[in-house]
Amino acid sequence: MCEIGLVMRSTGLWYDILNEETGQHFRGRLRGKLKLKLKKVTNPVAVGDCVEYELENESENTVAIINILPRTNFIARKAVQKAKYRHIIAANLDLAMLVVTLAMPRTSTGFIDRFLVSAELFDLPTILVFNKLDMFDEEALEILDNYMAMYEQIGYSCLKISALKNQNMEALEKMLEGKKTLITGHSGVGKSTLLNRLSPDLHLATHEVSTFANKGVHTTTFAEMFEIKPKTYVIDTPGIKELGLVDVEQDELADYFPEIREVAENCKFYNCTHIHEPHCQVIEAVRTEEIALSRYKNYLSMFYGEDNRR
Ligand SMILES: Nc1nc2c(ncn2[C@@H]2O[C@H](COP(=O)(O)OP(=O)(O)OP(=O)(O)O)[C@@H](O)[C@H]2O)c(=O)[nH]1
Ligand SMILES: [Mg+2]
Ligand SMILES: [Zn+2]
Repeated sequence: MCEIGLVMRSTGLWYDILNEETGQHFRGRLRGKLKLKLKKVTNPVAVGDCVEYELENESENTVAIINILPRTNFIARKAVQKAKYRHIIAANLDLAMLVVTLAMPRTSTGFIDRFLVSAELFDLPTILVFNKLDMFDEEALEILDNYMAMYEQIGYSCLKISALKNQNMEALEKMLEGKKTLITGHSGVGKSTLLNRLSPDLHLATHEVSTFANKGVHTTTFAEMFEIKPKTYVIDTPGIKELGLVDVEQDELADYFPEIREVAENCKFYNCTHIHEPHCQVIEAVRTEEIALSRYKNYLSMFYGEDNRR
């Protein structure tokens, strides 16, 4: 008989599968015929997928995945080695949470905006979590509040927290309740610290900022989903640097900046790139500071294909 399970983790050929109704965990692999149907992706099954499975070996708790249920959404990046392939990071997400820090390490707005473009592209609601609040003096707090105001104004919820000192963590917990949330951000921003705080049983390893010698190296670890409370899941994603690399055509890029999209309707030319055209409402809005200069600059650098992933 076939049952439905949730993919919690992938380790290459094998997948960890949770039957949400019974709470049972299994190890599953794809049945041969299924593999052939799935093209141009490096991983046919992703964390967050709902799959139909059949018990294979009861004593070893192994199952065969016989079908993947349609996804409500997914988020993908380019495959590392095969240019025309995509790697699906996770599927069926309710929310993405980008954890950022203004220092130790600093997350640039270039990286934030690139992630937000990806999230818009995949139709994924996103919240920005500014961590390490305990390290801020008054001056830094003011800068932080300005950043938050900038992103809130264009529709992204923001939260400032300290995972280490347990500040504002209840508010964060509320935002995640009953959802499947992708947690992402640069190495060292405190994702594991935060997850341990939400669910002390996880015991995730954390490490000192000074030991991140390999910031630029692709990590081969896999995304993993945790149930932090009944029906509340978070997905921890290592190696997220590549996530910024989405293929957005130049002429579509403005669509993924909500505030640019909004005023661009009134540009004189329907194919306005908002760079040099006369009577461009976007340029005008940047001039009057209705559109933040840093957002516009990041639009330009993405338009010209510059690498601002850091
Ligand atoms: N001061 C301060 N330090 C923090 C906070 N949260 C995390 N840290 C520290 O930042 C360092 C990195 O934290 P991790 O939780 O390992 O970071 P991570 O995002 O999981 O990093 P990767 O697993 O490499 O992606 C550790 O030394 C943490 O103790 C915070 O709120 N305040
Ligand atoms: Mg970590
Ligand atoms: Zn324009």
